Amino acid sequence: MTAPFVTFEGIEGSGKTTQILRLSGYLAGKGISHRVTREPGGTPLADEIRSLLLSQREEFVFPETELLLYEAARAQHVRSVILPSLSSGQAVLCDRFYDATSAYQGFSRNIDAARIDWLNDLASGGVSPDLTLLLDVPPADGFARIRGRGTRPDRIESESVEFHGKVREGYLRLLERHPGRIVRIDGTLPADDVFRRVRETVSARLGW
Ligand code: Z5A
Repeated sequence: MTAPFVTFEGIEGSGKTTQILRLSGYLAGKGISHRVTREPGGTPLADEIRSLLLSQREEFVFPETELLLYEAARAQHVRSVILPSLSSGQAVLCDRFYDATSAYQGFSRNIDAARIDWLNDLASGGVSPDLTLLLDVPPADGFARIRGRGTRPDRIESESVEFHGKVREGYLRLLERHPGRIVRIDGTLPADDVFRRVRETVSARLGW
């Protein structure tokens, strides 16, 4: 039996990083062995692909190119980090996984869902999250939080509010498609309240 695989999803600024770090601290306090990672990234090669994907560039990046780069990073990450951790009994908390590809490259960039499913399956080697926490916030709220950080927006953050609105819609459609795996949490609540719901959910679903 492998350890639990938990993913966090949501539009930018939805609070994934904040909540994943809180959950990690909570699990550490309970002595539960786990590892925190993110996509795209998690290995040196996948981190290089991340830089390619997120950096601003003059050359137009075609949706198919973007899709294949995300999947390439995932194939490397799953095989060198996620699978070995899960098989050794270490739980994995991952900031984004293949639902992000369905929401961003599928719903927002309009690439056919069946092709995305096929590529997600290939890249993930059949590994599927046991639980996905969807932190749901309207794009305007996510944008306001990101602006508050005062950093220069990356290539995907620079997309329009409409683009991010479609991403959110995509996530809500995925929730309908996978009601047993994906749990929606209202990400507009104060961070303490969001974390209380995260804790209640992992306790009910995974016994943590
Ligand atoms: N992408 C893709 O297109 N396809 C794929 O297959 C994958 C990814 C895997 C990765 O960027 C980009 O790649 C991402 C999707 C795309 N692009 N976008 N947009 P990333 O990893 O750098 O960015 P991100 O995943 O969007 O994360 P983020 O912008 O850092 O947001 P976050 O992690 O969800 O939020 P946070 O850092 O926890 O919080 C943001 C701010 O809000 C921060 O100042 C917090 O203190 C504050 N915050 C957090 N929670 C709250 C609450 N509850 N209330 C008020 N303020 C809060």
